[in-house]
Order: sequence, then structure tokens, then C-alpha cells
Amino acid sequence: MSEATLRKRGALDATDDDVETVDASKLEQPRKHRPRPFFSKTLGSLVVSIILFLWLQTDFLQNLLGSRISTVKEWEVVPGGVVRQVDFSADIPKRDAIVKAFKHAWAAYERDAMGNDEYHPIEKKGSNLTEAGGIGYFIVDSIDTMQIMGLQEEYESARNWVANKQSFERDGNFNTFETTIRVLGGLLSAYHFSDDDPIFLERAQDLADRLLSAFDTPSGLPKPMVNLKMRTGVNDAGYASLVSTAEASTLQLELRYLSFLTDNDEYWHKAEKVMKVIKAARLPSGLAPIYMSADNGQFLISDIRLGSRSDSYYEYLLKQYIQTNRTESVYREMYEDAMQAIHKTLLLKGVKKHMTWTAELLPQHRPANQIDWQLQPKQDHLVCFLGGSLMLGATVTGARVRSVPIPPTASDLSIAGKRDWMTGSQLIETCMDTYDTPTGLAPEIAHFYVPDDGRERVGEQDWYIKGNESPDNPSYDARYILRPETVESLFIAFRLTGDIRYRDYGWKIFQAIEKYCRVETGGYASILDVSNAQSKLEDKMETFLMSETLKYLYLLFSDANVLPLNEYVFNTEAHPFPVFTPSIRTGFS
Ligand code: DMJ
Repeated sequence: MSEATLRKRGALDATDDDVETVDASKLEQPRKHRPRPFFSKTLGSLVVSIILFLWLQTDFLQNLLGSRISTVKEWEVVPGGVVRQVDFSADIPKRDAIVKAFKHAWAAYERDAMGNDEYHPIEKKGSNLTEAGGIGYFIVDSIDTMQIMGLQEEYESARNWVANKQSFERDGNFNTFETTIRVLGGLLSAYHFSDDDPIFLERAQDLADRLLSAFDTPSGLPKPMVNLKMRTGVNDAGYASLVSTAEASTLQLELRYLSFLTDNDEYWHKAEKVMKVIKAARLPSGLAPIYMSADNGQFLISDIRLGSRSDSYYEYLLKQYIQTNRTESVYREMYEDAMQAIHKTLLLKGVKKHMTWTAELLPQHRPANQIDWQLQPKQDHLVCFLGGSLMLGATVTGARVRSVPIPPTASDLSIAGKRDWMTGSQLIETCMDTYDTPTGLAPEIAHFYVPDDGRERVGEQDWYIKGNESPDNPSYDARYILRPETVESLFIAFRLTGDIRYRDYGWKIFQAIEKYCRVETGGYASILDVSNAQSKLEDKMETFLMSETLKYLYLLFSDANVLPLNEYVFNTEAHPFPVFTPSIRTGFS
């Protein structure tokens, strides 16, 4: 199955822009956004590289961005300065309501689609990612949530399927990244929470051995797809060596943990090689464009953003450092550079409520091989992982002490730590603001007003949903597809502050999901227009509802000693892996 087809099915986090960027026929034409190697051997490319370097080093972008956020002036543990209440005991009624929702979703899937990769609750049927048959995408993504919630009956049923029906002998093309984060990640955490039930590790190893074929490229960056039966990596249909940055750099926690469990260093080295290539290719600014070439390991001239195709690159820089018990300083350095760059070039303040948000940069080709970076004032829902991630990072890379108190005081954090903490907590407020809609749910993409954009300012908010004027024809941006990023950040923020506001926020989101996405006959669907309380539903229940959204909500209302953040690291699909001290060390710096 082609990547484009996967995207249509919703398995990838693509935006309309992505679809345009990787479309094969369009890539043949000279286009403004066509990805091109940054550092080809021609002089022209060298000039481009130098200009790019200078631009990203100077205040060029800052001037361009105008209302760029300033550095931290005053320390605030939470926006507004007052921590409302520190109470880490479980909120049992709310926690139980989340369990009930999970059971409602699982029961419908099990009844209508057991064994299928995907579920459509309105039609009450399942579908698979390829015609070759399912690989346990939905089931495996759900297992550790059952284990954490203590759902024995559901767990037995899922485990039974894994033990007796799951097969990776499928002659079809599966997305390397999605299969790793959902299926490999799910099997590894299921293994951990089952007290080492060997079936999960056997399956994980079998899958990983097949996925390794993706790394067989000149640079070591993985191909985007793998034919699991043939054990061959498969190129993007449109642009042979195209690799998404996030997809290449979000396999490391899974492969490293597998390596640790099996004592097989090959997984570790494949994952590490990718990071080495990225580090060597990285822009001096610390930012990463969304595409790379698997042939030469260089970045392609492509969008710079924190949402789709780059989000988890930043997430995994921090998490690789945490996973390895803070022994791998190379990841810490890469993370610190990246956060510095984000602050320098991508953070802005809203024009009305002055909320903090993150912009995107689009390359515009100019004569003589020059590039202008055009500000794109939009923020994907996906970016909402960053609030919690920055706060977590502040307590790790930005901490003056090994074990930061909860909530931290100003003296516990370095200057960068305070900066990241404050930005993180402000971004969470912004993400919550995007949930301030008639349905109480946030759009897939929020556009922000910027000075002199010539747009009519509608309402009181800093943001709007672009192109969503006709209720009969909602824009792509207006959807809510059960995404987890905001509740993920709420969970982290609550654990690090104990401020009850984060539970209140999470409860509000959960109630909105119950009201607008719940399908009475079973399951939850996506909604097409968050700005319309009568919105139609889209017949898709994403697997990340099971692995992430409901898990993070459950943990938000659980006692804080369930999966403490200093003992576990969550992969990008919310599969928790224990932190460990590796016996091998990263071989680059
Ligand atoms: C998940 O599959 C992962 O969190 C991924 O990193 C980003 N997108 C989805 C959820 O929105």
C-alpha cells in the first residue's frame, strides 16, 4: 500500500500540505516547495547552505516574526502564579469514568472487528492497513492500557489473539514508523507489564527483525515502508529516497529497549546510526526540516515546524536522554540546542490574548538559489505535546538538582530550565484555549492572527479555523480525531506541579469527547467540525484513543505513584518503558 493510501486512511499524521509535498506527479515539476537536498555538491547548493546558515544564525527570522516572544522575565510555577492545590491521590470517580469509556470502546471493537487493524464504529466494522491481513495494530496498541487499568477480561482476550492469531507474515507494505510506535512499542510495554510473558517479546523480536530491512539504505536512515513478509524496505512512491524526519527519529526508544531486553546490539546500533546521521546533517540553528534523503543523509529544503513530520523528533531527543538514565549526553545537547532554536525562531505571542504559540516556516525559492523563509501562522494539534515535554525537560536537562521537587521553585532550575518550564505551561494554556469551541474540542489545525495579515479579527481569541465558513463543508482543519497531545501535556503538567487545574482541564476535554464523539452503540468517532455543536461524525476510531488519549486521562486521575515519571519514559504512542542504565554507550558525540 502506498504512503498516500495510508494517509487517506488516517494512519499517518499528514496535513494537506504534506499530501501536496510528497505527491509524485508534482515532485516531477519545478515547484516552490519541492524538497531538494540542502548540501549537494554543486556550488549553488553551497551558496544556499551558507545563506541558510546565516539567516538562521542572525536576527533575520526574529525581525520577520516581529512579535517574537521575549526571554523569561519572571518565574511562575503555573500561569497566574498560584498553584491551586497539590493533591496526588486518585480522583476515583473520574478515573473510573475513563475506564468505563475505554471498555465502551474496546467492547465495540471486539464485537465488530476483532483482529482488524482499524475500527469504524458507525458502520460497526473493521478494516486492515493492507490487503495482506491485519497485524494487530488496534489490539496491540490497546493492551498496556488494559494492563494499567487492571482490565483482566479484556487483557485475556487481547493476549489470546496475540498468542494464537497474530502474524507478521504479511505481503504488504507497512509504515515503518507507525508499525514501530504502535505495534513494536505496544508489544514491548505489554511484555513489561505482564511480568515478562515471553509471547510478547517473541512477537516483538519477530516484528523488529522484519523492520530492520528498512535501514538498509546508503545513509542508514530508514525507508518509510517495509514489506513485512519479504523483509524489504520500500521507498516512498513519489520520491525514492524521501524520509520524514520524525519518522526516522522516532524508532529509537523502541529499538533500544528491545536491545536491552534481548542483549542484541543490532537494534541499538541501527537506531543510533540514524541519530548520528541526523546530528551530522542538522542545521546549525538546531532546527530540523521535515524531510531528509535516505541516499545521502542530508536534510531537504522543506518546511520547518513542530507539528506533523517533525514533532516526535524533538520529543525523542529528550526521551532518549531520559530512557538511558541520563547517561547519553549527546541527546541532551541536541535537545538543548533544539529548544534554544525553538525559542529563538518559532515562538510568538497572540495579537489579542497574547497567548504563546508556535509558527511554521516555509521555504520559498528565490532567484539565484536563494531561499526566503515564509512565516506560516498555524499550529497543529500535534504541537500540543510540546507543553508537557518542555516542562518535563525543564526538570531534567534544565534542573540544577537531580531530583526536582514538585512543584519546582525557581532555584531548582537553570535559566534555560525556567524558560522551558514557563513556555511549556503557557503552551498548555494555548492548547486549552483551542478547546474553547462550541463542542469543547480542539481543531486539528489552528491558524493565528499576525500583525498586518489583513484578516478580519473574529471573536476574542488569538486563533481561528481557516476556511471553515460553510457549516455544510467544514475544512480539514476543523476536525477533532480523538488526538491525545493536549491530555498528554496535562498529565505531565499535573504530575510536575500537582495543580488541580490540569485535572479540571482534562475532565472538561473528556466530557466533551463523551458528549460529541461517543457512539451510543459502541465506540467513539471523530468529529468533522469542532465549531459546530451539530457536527457530523467521521466513522473512524483511531487506535491512539486506546493507547494514548484514554491512558493519559486515566493516569491524570490516578494516584501519582502509578507510573512515576522518574521511572518510566512513554514512547510517542504512550507505551511506557522503564528507564534503564545501558551497558553500551552511544558511539558518537
Ligand atoms: C500518535 O500516533 C503519536 O503520538 C504520534 O507521535 C503523533 N500522532 C499520533 C497521535 O495524534
